[in-house]
Amino acid sequence: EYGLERPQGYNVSFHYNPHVEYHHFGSSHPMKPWRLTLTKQLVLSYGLEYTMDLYEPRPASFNELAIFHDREYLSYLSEITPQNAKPDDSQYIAYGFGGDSNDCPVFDGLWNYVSLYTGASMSAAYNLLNKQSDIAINWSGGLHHAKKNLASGFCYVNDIVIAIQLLLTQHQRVLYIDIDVHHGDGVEQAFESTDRVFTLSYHKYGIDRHGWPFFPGTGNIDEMGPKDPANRGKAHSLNIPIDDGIDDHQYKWLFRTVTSKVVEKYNPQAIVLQSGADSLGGDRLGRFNLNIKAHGSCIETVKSFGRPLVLIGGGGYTPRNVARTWCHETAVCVGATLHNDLPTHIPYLQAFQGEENGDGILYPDLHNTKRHDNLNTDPALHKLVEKAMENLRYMEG
Ligand code: VJV
Ligand code: CA
Ligand code: ZN
Repeated sequence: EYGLERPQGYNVSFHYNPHVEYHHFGSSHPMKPWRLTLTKQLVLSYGLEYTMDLYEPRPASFNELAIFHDREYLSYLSEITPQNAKPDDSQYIAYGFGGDSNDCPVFDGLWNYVSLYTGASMSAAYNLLNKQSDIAINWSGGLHHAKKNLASGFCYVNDIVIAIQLLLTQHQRVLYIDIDVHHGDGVEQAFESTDRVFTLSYHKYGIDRHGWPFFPGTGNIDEMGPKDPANRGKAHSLNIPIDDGIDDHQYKWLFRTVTSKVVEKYNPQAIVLQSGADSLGGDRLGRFNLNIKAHGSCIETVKSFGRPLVLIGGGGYTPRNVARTWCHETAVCVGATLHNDLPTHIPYLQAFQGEENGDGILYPDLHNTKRHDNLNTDPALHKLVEKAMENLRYMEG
């Protein structure tokens, strides 16, 4: 009835605790957990819940978060509230809550929020370990900037690092891929001293006309992990710095060329893919010009490698397009094709109505929002790929 066809027999699971939706970073903060409400409504309205196993995971415990994070940091995080926070306190500043940007505000239910999204990533990882799923999805996770004792860039707990740690109990080599428009610095740093995790991030990199680096300011092509040959993590990171305005054709080619080579060389036993939707055209914080299907083609490419896959969310600051993208990518996982006309019985339909290019449809032309000129030339991208291939030669086979 909704154009659902499933030619490929992949077992897909969807890990989601709806309580995560009710948390607010603050009224004008770009990170809006209710984008997950929209995502879930779209997924349900296309009937995709009948094509997957649905899980409502319990929140992660303190001890589970301590798989990666320092206990002192977690104690502070579990106790802080908007009422008892002291912005001049040395711990408040040291743990990343200070600063004038207010990237990581202290809000009501913060501890519950981090436990919920991390519980869902853990649940997804366990499903791969139990062989219950070939692909396990958690759109509420993907908070890739959090460090073991530091909140950074809207991220307080690094659910990705914890999920990878679980996968490492059974898998010798895990590949982490990150298509969020920001550099996946927290995951890269967490595994910089091991050869059992390879991290690959595609992101905007550069300095704007006011002299500010694009957040977090790391991830140039020559940052490939420790260069010391004694370090087991030598050359086990690959960063692909991209300039403003990259288009569908360029990004698809870049992603497929580089990622295939990494998979061929590293031969991972499991893959974790962070699918941040802030790399879409028209994103409030992003700089790229991608359409939903180009973003989704990265998921198709990764799926085609046929390895156990954890697929997680991340950034994404234009909520209706985040929901469209993650609904499309859920369909890609189960092998379904979706109608462009949105089902008319969805709650929140008005969120997808009245747009110039996207009125009532799943696949608006986001490239047409033309907010960023394309500064990426084809020759520059070819040079970038050449350098990436050179970097890969430093990795011991
Ligand atoms: O760029 C920054 C840090 C500063 C911002 C500028 N001030 C003046 C200095 C500090 C350097 N932070 C970024 C963080 C982006 C995090 C992305 C997270 C993810 O997608 O990778 C994964 C989930 C940044 N960009 C934009 C903002 N912060 C921003 C933060 C706000 C805001 C508007 C923009 C916080 C609160 C409010 N508005 C109300
Ligand atoms: Ca990235
Ligand atoms: Zn991001």
